[in-house]
Amino acid sequence: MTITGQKVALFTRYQANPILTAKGWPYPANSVFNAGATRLEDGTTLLLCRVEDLRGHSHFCAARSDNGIDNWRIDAAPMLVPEPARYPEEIWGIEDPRIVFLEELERYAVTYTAWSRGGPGVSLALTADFRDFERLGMVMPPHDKDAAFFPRRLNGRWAMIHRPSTPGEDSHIWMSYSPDLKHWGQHRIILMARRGAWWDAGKIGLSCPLIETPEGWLMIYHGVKRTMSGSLYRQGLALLDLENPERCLLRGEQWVFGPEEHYELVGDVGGVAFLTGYTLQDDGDTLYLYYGGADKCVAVATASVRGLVDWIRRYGEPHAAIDSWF
Ligand code: BMA
Repeated sequence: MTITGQKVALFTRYQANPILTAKGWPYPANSVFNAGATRLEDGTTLLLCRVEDLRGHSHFCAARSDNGIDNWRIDAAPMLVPEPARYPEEIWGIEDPRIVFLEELERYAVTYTAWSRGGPGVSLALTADFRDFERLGMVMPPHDKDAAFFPRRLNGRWAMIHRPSTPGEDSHIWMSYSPDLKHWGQHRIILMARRGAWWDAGKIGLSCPLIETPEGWLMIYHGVKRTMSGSLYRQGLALLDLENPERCLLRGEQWVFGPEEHYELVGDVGGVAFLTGYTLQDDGDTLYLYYGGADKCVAVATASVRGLVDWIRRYGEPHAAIDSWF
């Protein structure tokens, strides 16, 4: 066991957080949170925000900023709304988008939770311009969430990370493959929830899409600690093999980012820092990490790719068979 002796200053919160709230929204909304993020060709940061309306159903609305931090320009109307007439699985809304650019297709893959009568599943939409979307419908049936693509094919197949769950059972992170984006198979567990008192016992899920580094795919994932007064959603780190990301090389024991500030502790669901998007800045190292605070607002923190990789290499444990975790 390695205790780092610090609550690690790996992530630095923007001092004027939160950056987006329902109060500043151009139309009535209950909450704005869990945003997918990308940088467009001209460098603009686009956040695809989950907006929960006053019925409790969510849709997506875009906010854009030149520097990814402030002066957000929010679309006057939603960008993607549930269409239950064509996609019955969206009957109770769409949530938590993750965005990955697929170079081969010159399209962004937006994976999101579609809340169907049978529970939440993973749906996929493709877009080149965040105006027109090609909706491929539900690609992973319920219960499944927290999905994002790899940016290119692996050994000829598209690959997606996701988190199936069975109520009452532990929920782990899986990987699946597809020849055509529609048919998915070869499902494998790649990271398991720990058990007992661990911060990531019982339920884990991908946070933002994977970050490619020379040392491997850096994964930020969330762990859920159930307590007598609710669940705490925190983030930890793992490093996956570059060639074969089914192989987890290293996994941190301690969480590195969790709810501490008022806007993370108090909201519709207090104690939640839920990270869903990142952008890489021009220096090739600085990450802007976008996360939902207490299921109420969008906040941003910065981190260094080098810093995160150094931390996991120093403090991460080889993933293979560590009995004390389970
Ligand atoms: C998860 C997701 C997130 C949410 C989090 C905390 O299961 O549904 O949308 O932010 O719970 O409530």
